Amino acid sequence: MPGYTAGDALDWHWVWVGDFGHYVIWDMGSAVSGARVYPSQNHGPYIGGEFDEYDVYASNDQTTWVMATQIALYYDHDEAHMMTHDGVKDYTFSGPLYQFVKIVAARDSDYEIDAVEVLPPPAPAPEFNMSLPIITSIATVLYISIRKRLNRK
Ligand SMILES: [Ca+2]
Ligand SMILES: [Ca+2]
Repeated sequence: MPGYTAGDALDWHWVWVGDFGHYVIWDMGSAVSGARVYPSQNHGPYIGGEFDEYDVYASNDQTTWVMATQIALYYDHDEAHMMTHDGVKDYTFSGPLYQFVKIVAARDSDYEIDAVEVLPPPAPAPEFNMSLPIITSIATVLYISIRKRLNRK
């Protein structure tokens, strides 16, 4: 991203645009299924404010753009005490793969973004552990049989 290298890596340097409709395009290197965006909130309000100043689009030809869907927001601290790099937002392209990501100042006139990365694959779903229910059932049966024996005495 010549001229906007501040947006290439998570390093406390951010790209900034100064008016509605202004944008920066990231080349992800190959077609990907989504993007992880690291906004830099330099002041509050955060949720609905500095976190949400922009819209994210995807394209393969940089002519036709489709809007990406935000699927997650992660942040540290409580909403009233956030710091500059406390948040990250995940976006999906809802199936198709795209190489270019365009982030447009849409909801506020300026945004600050430290980095855009390829959306990591979802974590595998945890396998249901059968041992705990079985142990609980055995313990319950033992408890009931001990109570019955004690009651007989
Ligand atoms: Ca801003
Ligand atoms: Ca950066």
